[in-house]
Amino acid sequence: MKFLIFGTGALGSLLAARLAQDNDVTIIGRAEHIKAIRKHGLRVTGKTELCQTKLRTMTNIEDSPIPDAILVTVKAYDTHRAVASLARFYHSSSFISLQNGLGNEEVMARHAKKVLGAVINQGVTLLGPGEIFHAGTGSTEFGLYSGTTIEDVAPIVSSFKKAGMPASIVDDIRTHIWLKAVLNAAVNPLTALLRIKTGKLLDGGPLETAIRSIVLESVAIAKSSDTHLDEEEVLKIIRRVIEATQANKSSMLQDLEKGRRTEIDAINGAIVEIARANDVPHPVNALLTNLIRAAETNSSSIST
Ligand code: KPL
Repeated sequence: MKFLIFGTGALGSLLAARLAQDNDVTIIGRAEHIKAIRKHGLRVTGKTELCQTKLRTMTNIEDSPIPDAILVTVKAYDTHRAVASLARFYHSSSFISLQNGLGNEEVMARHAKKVLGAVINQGVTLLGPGEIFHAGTGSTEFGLYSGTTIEDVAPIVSSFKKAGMPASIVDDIRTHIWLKAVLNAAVNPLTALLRIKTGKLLDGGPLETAIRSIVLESVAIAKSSDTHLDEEEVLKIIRRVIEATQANKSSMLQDLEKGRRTEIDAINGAIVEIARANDVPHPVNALLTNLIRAAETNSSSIST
C-alpha cells in the first residue's frame, strides 16, 4: 500500500518505521527530523528495535505521490492546517486521523471524500531528530467514518498487522473515539500536572479516585451526546492501557516538559464544550482544562 504519514512527531515516526518494512511510505515532517532520517535512517529503540532507511522523506507536500491512505498524526490543534494542505488528495485518498481528541474526523469530513476513523494506543517519545523510543504498545481500531467502505479499511488493517501492530475493524468507531478521549482526559492531565510516568497512576489510592471522577463525569457527557459508554468497562480499559504503557510519559507530559502547547483543548476542553452545549455538569473536566492551561503558561518558569 502507499501511505502518506503527515506529521512525524513520535507516533507518526513509529508508524512510518514499522509500515515501511512492507509498504511504500512517504513522510512529511519538520526539516531537522527529515534531515537526520535522510542521513542515518529513522532509529527506534524500546519495544521496537530497528533503523528504518526505506522511507521517502519530504518537507513539501507538493512532491508526494498520490497515496492510498493518509495517516494524519499532527497535534490536534494543527488538524485544520494539515487538512487544508492536503487538498490535492481530497478526491483520491482515504484520510485517517490517528490523533488525540474529539473533532478531528469532522474537520476531515468537511473536505475529504473518504474518511476512516481510528483509535491508536502507543506510548512513544521523540528522543531527538531521527530518533524515537517506543515505550508501550497497544492495539489500533479502525472503522468507517464517512464515504468509505470495507474495501478502503481492510488493506490498511492488514498492513498494520503485517507490520507487527495489532489492528482490527470495529462497527462503532465513533464510540471508540469517545472512549479514547475519556482515556486521554483521565491519563494526560494527571500525568502532566504531577509530572509522573503513566504507571504511577495505578496507586490504589487518590489518583485512582481522581481517575474515577474524571471517567464518571466524562461518560455522562458522552451520553448527552448520544454515545453510550459503560463506566466500569471504561475504567477496566483505562487500567489495561495504563498497564501496557506504564513506562511511558504521556504526550501531554512531554509537551509540558518541552514548554509546548498541549492538546488540552481537543481533549478535556472539547468534553467541556459538549457538556456546555448539552447543559451537563462538567466541573472536573473544566478544572483540569484550566490547570493545564495555567501549566502551559507557567511551564518555562517552573523553578522560580
Ligand atoms: O494517547 C496517549 C498519550 O500519551 O497521548 C496514551 C499513551 C494512551 C496515554 O494517554
